[in-house]
Amino acid sequence: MNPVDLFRIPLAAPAIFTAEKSFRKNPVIGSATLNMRGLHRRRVAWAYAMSERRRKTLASRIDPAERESVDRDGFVVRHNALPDDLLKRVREEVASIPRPAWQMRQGQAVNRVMPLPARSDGSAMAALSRYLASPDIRNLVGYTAGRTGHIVGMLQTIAVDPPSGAADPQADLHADTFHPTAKLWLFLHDVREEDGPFAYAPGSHRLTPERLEWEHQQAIRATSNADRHHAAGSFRLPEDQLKALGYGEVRPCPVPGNTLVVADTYGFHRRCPSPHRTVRTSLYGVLRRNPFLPWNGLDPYDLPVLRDRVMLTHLHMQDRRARAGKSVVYENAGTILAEMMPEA
Ligand SMILES: O=C(O)CCC(=O)C(=O)O
Ligand SMILES: [Fe+2]
Repeated sequence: MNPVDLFRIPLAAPAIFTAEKSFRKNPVIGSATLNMRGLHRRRVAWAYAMSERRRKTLASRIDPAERESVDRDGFVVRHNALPDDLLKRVREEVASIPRPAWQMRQGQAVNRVMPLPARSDGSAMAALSRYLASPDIRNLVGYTAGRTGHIVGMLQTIAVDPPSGAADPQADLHADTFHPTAKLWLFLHDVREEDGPFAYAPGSHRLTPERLEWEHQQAIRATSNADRHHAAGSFRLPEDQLKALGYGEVRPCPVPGNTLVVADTYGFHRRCPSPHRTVRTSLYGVLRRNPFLPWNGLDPYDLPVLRDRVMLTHLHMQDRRARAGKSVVYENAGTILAEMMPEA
C-alpha cells in the first residue's frame, strides 16, 4: 500500500456504510486486500438483505401486478402513465419553451438534463415534479429501489448521432452500483426498437450465489480495470456471462409514448445502440439511497428547503467548477429546447 493511502484510510473507512461505490476514489472500498477478505461481498449481501427487509414493509402499498413484475424481472412498464391532458401540455411545453440545460457527452451520445421548476408555477413541468412526489410513484419507485425517499427528477434527453464519436458507454451491459437502487423514465414519445430503447436482463436484480461470487471476484481487481466506469463501481458484464450468473437474456424495451419504466438498476441493463440519429426525451428520476439503514423514508432531500433544488444546486456547482477551470461532468448548454440536436 502506498504510504499516502495510510493517511487516507481513517477518512475513507466510514464510506463502507454508505452508498459510496467507487473502487477508484475510495482506498478502503478499493482495497484488494480487504476485498479479498470479503469486504465487497459483505457489503453486497448486507445491502441486499436490508433492501429485501424494507421492501416487505412497502409491499402492500403498491399494485400487486406491478409488484410481481418488479419482484420477477427487476423492472416494470406502465402504459398511459400521464393523463391525456397533462401529456399534451408536457409535449407542447417541451417542444416550444426553451429551458436551462446541461449536457454530458459520452462518445456518440449526448445526455442532456433540464431541472424541473422548484416551485409550482402553473407549468406542465411543475406538474411533473408533483407527479414524482405523488404516493403512487414514490411507493412504486421506493419499492423498486429497496428504500423510499426523494426522487431526484429532471427532463432528460438522450441524443445519439452515430458518426459523431466513439461507442456510447451506456450501451455496455452494466449494473449502476452494488445495491438495489431505482431509475425511472417516462418516455414522452414512441421509442422504437431502432431508436435506442432501454434494455434490461430480466431477473438480474436478484442476488444469486453466482452473482455474489462474481461481485467478489470483480471487486478484488476493480481498481485496475481498464473500463473507468467499472473501476468506479458500475460493473460491466459481457453479455454471454448472464446465463452463468443465473439470469435471462437482455430484453429491449421499445415503448409507445407516455410509458413509464421503473427499473432496479442493480440489475444488468443498458441503452440499445442507435443505428441512426435519435432524440429520446423523458421525465427521468433517480432514487439512490444509503442501503444499510433499516428504515424507509426519512430523506433530508424531502425537506422543503432542499426538495427539487438538488439537481439545480448540483448543476450550479458544476458551473462554478467550470468557471474555475476544473473538470465537470455536466457542461452548461444555455437555455435551449429539450429536443434540439446537439452540435457535433
Ligand atoms: O438510457 C438508457 O436507456 C439507460 C442508461 C443507463 O444505463 C442509466 O441511466 O443508468
Ligand atoms: Fe445504468
